Amino acid sequence: MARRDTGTDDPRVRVRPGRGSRPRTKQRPSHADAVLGMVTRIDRGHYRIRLDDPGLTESSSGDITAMKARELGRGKVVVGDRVAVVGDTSGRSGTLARMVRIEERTTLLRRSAEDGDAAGTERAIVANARQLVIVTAVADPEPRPRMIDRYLVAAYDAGMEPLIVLTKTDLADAAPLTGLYSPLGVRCLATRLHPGASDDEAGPTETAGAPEQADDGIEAVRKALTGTVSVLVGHSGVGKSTLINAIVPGADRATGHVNEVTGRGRHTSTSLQALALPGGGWVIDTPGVRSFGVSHVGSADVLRGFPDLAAVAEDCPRGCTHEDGVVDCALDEWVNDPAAPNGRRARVESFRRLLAPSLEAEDPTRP
Ligand SMILES: Nc1nc2c(ncn2[C@@H]2O[C@H](COP(=O)(O)OP(=O)(O)OP(=O)(O)O)[C@@H](O)[C@H]2O)c(=O)[nH]1
Ligand SMILES: [Mg+2]
Ligand SMILES: [Zn+2]
Repeated sequence: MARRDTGTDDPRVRVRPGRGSRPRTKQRPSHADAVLGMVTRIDRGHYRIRLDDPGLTESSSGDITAMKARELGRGKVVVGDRVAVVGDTSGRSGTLARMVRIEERTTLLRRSAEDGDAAGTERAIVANARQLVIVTAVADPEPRPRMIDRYLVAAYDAGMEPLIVLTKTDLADAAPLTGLYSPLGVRCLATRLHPGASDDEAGPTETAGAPEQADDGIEAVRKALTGTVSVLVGHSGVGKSTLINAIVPGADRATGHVNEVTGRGRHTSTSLQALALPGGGWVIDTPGVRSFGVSHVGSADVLRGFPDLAAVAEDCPRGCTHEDGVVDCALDEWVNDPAAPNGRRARVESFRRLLAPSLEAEDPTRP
């Protein structure tokens, strides 16, 4: 940091005492009086934090606002981080507490930048979430399986459990997508919310797109989210905020229409926000993104997401990339075993599809 101008040449005048002369208080290093909470939102350097013990605040929610203490340095704090705060933790409007410590993270969702100056650098997005909910509309906007694949890779890398939620099944059939992901063993849930239903006197009607689904699917999603910490991710306009509004009373997240010409959402949600679930647990709404880079995830990390295939791959030649067509890959032998049960081929094909972006990042010269 640049030395501050003290407005005088007199060397005895200092704005702040230097390290050597700063009085040492016992409290500074240990912060015995610090209280713990979770970061629920970040807004231009102000961190919204829900304290574990709401009784410590004067607000009924237990929410306070804090800033990073200088001693935290450049360490990045993300939504979901568990932090220790000191100072004014009353939560009264206009007060700012000081965040002095980030607790060790159990998981960390990251993405890598794909273009521009930052290409290849990775960014932390959410800490301590256990479930990555990949929200995809079956139509409007059109689903892009490549994106789902990348999210799955990010989930395996972060140590998070993936869950696919297929929305807008009132508009099209979910079966082609559920079929694509069943070999991976990823759980898929389908929802159909009728955003205009309250204005519609006839009420919800059965459509030809999803005759097999009797309800709107929201109960199953609620069950999957309750009691754990989940992050909802996906393109803009797939219905992430609509889902959260259906599950968290009073969430009141803004939702936006999908552009009829471009088929794209309007990027309605602009910041991450963690919301407490009525039955316990947290759900984190995120802004829709156009792409999700996973070049920071190595192919070995992807393989770790497939314990059954990792065991087979132990018999591969050293340095095997496990791609389709490489010589002596043990996965091929495993698939071609005449006694093999059904489904092995589809699983290996799915694994190889997920491997592609990592292999590309590891060797950009490959054909
Ligand atoms: N037909 C239909 N429309 C839906 C459904 N769920 C959500 N929508 C509509 O899809 C549009 C986008 O929903 P949002 O919840 O704003 O989408 P989002 O994923 O939060 O978008 P961003 O915040 O931009 O990332 C809104 O017009 C919703 O009413 C559904 O199940 N069926
Ligand atoms: Mg949204
Ligand atoms: Zn191999």
